Parts: sequence; C-alpha cells; structure tokens
Amino acid sequence: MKLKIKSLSARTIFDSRGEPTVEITACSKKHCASASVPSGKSVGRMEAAVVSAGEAAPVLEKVSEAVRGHSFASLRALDDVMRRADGTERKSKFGGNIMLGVSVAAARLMSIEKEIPLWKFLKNGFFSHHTHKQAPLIFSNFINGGVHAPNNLDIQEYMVIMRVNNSYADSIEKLAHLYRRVYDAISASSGTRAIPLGDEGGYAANFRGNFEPVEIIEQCIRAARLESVCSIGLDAAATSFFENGEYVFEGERLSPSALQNKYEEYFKKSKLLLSIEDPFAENDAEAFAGLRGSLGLGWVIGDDLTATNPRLIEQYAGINAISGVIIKPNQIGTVSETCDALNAAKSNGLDTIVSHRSGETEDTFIIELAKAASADAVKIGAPARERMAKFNELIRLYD
Ligand code: 2PG
Ligand code: MG
Repeated sequence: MKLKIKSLSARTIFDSRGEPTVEITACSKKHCASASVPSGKSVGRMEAAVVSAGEAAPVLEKVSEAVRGHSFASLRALDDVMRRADGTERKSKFGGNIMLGVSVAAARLMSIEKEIPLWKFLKNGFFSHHTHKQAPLIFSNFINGGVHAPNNLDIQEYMVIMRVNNSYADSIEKLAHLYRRVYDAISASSGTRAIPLGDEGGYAANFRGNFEPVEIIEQCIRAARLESVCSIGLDAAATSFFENGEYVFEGERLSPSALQNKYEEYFKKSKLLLSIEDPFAENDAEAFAGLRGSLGLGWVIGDDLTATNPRLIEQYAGINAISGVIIKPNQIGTVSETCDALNAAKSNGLDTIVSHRSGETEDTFIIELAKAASADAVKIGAPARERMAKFNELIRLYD
C-alpha cells in the first residue's frame, strides 16, 4: 500500500509556554492526520533549524511541491524526498519543525491506512529486529532551574526516575503523590506556600545550592518508602553555564575537572542519584568521557551533545563519552532519522531516553515511538497539567 499525499496544511497553535508553534495536517484521498511540534529553550547548536509559525504556510507550500505526485511506499521514502528537496545540513530551508510535522502526520496517515496502531507501524518499519519488550522508566521533572526557571539553581532539571513494576496507572499515582510530598517539603523549608513552577512543571523555588534539591527529593522518596522503584536523575544542561572554557556554578568559575569533582561528590552523597544528562557543554566531549570513566554505574547522558543525530551518537559512543542518549524527534527533524538515531544508540549499547521539549503540545507521538523502539525510558516532565497527556498515553499503550 502506497501513500499519496493530496494536501498539506499548517496552522499556528500555542505550546505550554504560550509560544506559537505549528500543527501540520496531511490528507490522503481518504483520511487526514495531524501532528504538532514542540520547541526547546536549551537548544543545541547541532539541532535542526526552526521555521517560525508565521512563516510555516509559504514554507509548507514548497514542501508540498516536493512531495506532490509521489506515491510513497514507506515513511523513509517521504522523509528522503523532503531531505533532498531541502538540501541543507541542518534543514534550514524547510525547518526541522515543519519537516517533522509532515513526517509524523504522514506516519499517522500510513498507520490509519494500514489499520494498525501507530507504534506498531513504527515498529514494523524501523525496529522489527528488536524482539525485546519493556516498560520504559519514567523520567519526571520535580524541580527546575537553569534557563527553565526564574531561580538560583544552575542545574536545569531534577527528576524522579520511576520503574514500573505493575501498571503505569499505579506508578503514576505514586509519582503524583511524591510530587505533592516534595511540594510540602519545599514549602515547609522555605516558609511559603507560593512556590513558582518552571517550564516543565518542576518547583522553581530558590535553594541553598545545587545539591539541596537532590537531598529533598531523596528524603521524600525514602519517606514514601519508594526507594526500591525510584531513583534520581539530573539534567545539568551545562552549555547554559559554560563561559570561555569554564563553568559558572554557584557563583564560582570551575574548570571541567573541578566540575567533575562536584558531580562525583553528588553521586557519593546521594545513594539514589542514578543519572546525569549534559553534565558538560556540547563542545566539551572529553569532559563527558572523564566523568563516564569515573562514575561506574551512573548514567552519563548526551542531549545537546548528540542532538538525536546518528553520526554524533556513533562518534561519542566510540570515545566512551556517554552511556545513554536523549532522543528528541525535533532535534533531527524527521521520523526516519529519529529511528536511525535510536538504532545507532542501541547498536552501540547506549540507553535510550525518548524525550519531550520544555515547550510542549499535547501530541503524544513520543510515547508511541518509545513503545515501537522498546526505549529504556521516557522523559516527560512533571506529573501535572499539560504534561499529563503523555502520562495518560503511557497508561493507554501499556496497561
Ligand atoms: C532538555 C529539554 C527537555 P529543552 O534540555 O533536555 O527537558 O529542554 O526542550 O528546553 O531543550
Ligand atoms: Mg537536556
């Protein structure tokens, strides 16, 4: 069965930060399907270019010209036609966001026409050789800092990592209770019930230093007796505090090795700390490799460093800079390249974490993708407000 796209259209919608983004609708003769694209704030320099929502219509017209008249036997065939017509390294002509919207909408259309669920369509097309099935861990943002929050934390994200033993519904309920317990703890120590929130719904109070949030979350996990299923993950997003070869951390200027010592201390002090994402800047891969060598079992995750790019994932896996990768479809700009990135990570023995962006929509494509690829984890923000769409999709697909 081949897909012929009859029409493509774009409209402006607004993400969770109130910023304009695009929703793309693709129609065949019989069906239509839509996809909306999130946006990031801590954006890596290797990420695909973004076309503003205001320019989407004329750009999409050019994409339509490129795909018109073709019958696509696979999603990759469509993505390849768009890539060739764009012809740039970082998709600066069509924009990774516009191309991803078309690619996801087309994936949905193809799955509708084949009458199979989207995750199964993706699995058949890109991951049929993986037989291993698993319930992904949930990385859930509890405390926000860095560019995602108006507070004094340099580290961007403090997450609870939840292992799901029974059902997602059961685990998500525990996670939501824990999120409220952390609120009570912050409120008690700061003496106010008015706690600001960061972009992903994590609490964004001021703290005594970058380690205090780890201590608070650890105490709450222990008080709730969840230490057998919960651990802690950080996203330092360190490019945001990298200046002239040094890291500005708690007001001090630190060399990469001084920052590595801090992180090692954190992992020693907290028994529940399991993972750290982007501990160093995106052009400081050597420092990643140093930490990876010293942490042993701790996960060192690439995000800005690897930008969901199969070539970069191979490169940094090759020098042992990372043990896992963040996978964000809009960093690379098409579904088939995102799947290539997942496969590159898997064949290099890296853990895979399929992730949202800080400016999110209610689109749940990433959960279908995680299921198709049997990803190790999904990173989806706080268990509250607009982020619940992803949590609820986990329940729908797994329970
Ligand atoms: C990150 C993401 C999502 P942003 O750094 O991992 O948490 O943030 O979307 O702003 O890049
Ligand atoms: Mg990150």
